[in-house]
Amino acid sequence: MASDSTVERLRDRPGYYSQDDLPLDSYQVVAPDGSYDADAVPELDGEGLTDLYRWMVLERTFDERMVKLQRRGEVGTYGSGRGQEASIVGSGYALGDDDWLLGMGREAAAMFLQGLPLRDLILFWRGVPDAGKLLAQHDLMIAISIGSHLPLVSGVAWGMELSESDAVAAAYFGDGASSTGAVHEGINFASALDLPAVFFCQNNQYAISTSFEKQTGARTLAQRAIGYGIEGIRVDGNDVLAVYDAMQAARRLASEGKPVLVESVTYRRDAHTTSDDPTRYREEEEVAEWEERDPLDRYEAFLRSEGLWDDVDADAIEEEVNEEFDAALDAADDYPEDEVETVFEDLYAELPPYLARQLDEFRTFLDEHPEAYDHIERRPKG
Ligand SMILES: Cc1ncc(C[n+]2csc(CCOP(=O)(O)OP(=O)(O)O)c2C)c(N)n1
Repeated sequence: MASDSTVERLRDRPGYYSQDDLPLDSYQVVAPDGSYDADAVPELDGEGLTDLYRWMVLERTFDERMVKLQRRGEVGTYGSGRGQEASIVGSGYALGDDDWLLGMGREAAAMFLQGLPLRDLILFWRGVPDAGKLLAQHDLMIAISIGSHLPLVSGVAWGMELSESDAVAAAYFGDGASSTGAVHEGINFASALDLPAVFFCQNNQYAISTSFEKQTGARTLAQRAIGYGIEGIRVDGNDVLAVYDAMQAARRLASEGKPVLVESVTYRRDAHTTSDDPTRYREEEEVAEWEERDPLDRYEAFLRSEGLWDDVDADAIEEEVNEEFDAALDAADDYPEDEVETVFEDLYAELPPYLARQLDEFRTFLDEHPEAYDHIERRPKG
């Protein structure tokens, strides 16, 4: 049996890899107290800098309004990005028009930045089957089966490489998804083939009720990049400028055939989805602690220091994004309702006999019980 001294002897020898050697630091531009190193500020003009603020307000407003809609029974469920605004917007802002974003649902504003109309995301969360097709028109996708999209992202990136495109494929996923086999396969594939792929992991500290500490023995997710043989960046996900900078760098490296894993360290302040009760698995003190690190407050402090806050009319922005949401909701309400047959469509060109039989049975049931389908009424907007 090897003794402790064997371990000691090996520890300092070449070939021994220790967790203790890995850094835990994150890349940061603006500290939680609003202070920053002026040399580290990414190259964005005043308009770009204030634009980032507006997008974060849009993310926050969309989240708030969607949660309210769910409470009124107008949306089935919703996964809010509250607390993650800097992570979502900073990363989305760095992507180009030709890039592809394949996500998991908690990155609304990044999808809007890619051109997705707000209406279509409302339709998605309403469970309107067409929403999947609408998202696909923008090269977007939401992988409900967590992590399942990473091999697909590498496939898209491979296609980009073969067609000599300058674009990159970006995967958005969570710390929970990082434990799935598909994530390993996707990243390894991109590494082996030097593909233009960026793997953007929002480590928001929880996968529903499973905390990051219970998720993995790894102290960071960024460190896994080394194992895959790709570049890794660990970034403060509540610092929009740092995330933007990190994603810009990741995009650049990926477009040169160097895939990157970005771990954006942030916190989900709302429930996992509207069906979850987070008070059952986390302490109020912890939530309060992260509230102190609010991404919008921090960025406001930065804009004030830069003398740019005077150009920001916060009330007008709030009114504007709420109006944008109202218009999107009206458009979603006007979207033609699906026929009940829709659930049987799209999987097969021709319905197999067992599904054709079920469809017949379903039609007969609805003829006999019209109340089963007609009880849903549109409620007033809120
Ligand atoms: C393959 C698979 N397993 C389980 C689930 C159920 N599920 C939905 S979301 C979720 C947690 C996701 O956590 P994370 O990846 O950290 O993303 P977050 O929701 O925190 O943004 C789980 C386990 C699922 N959707 N897919």
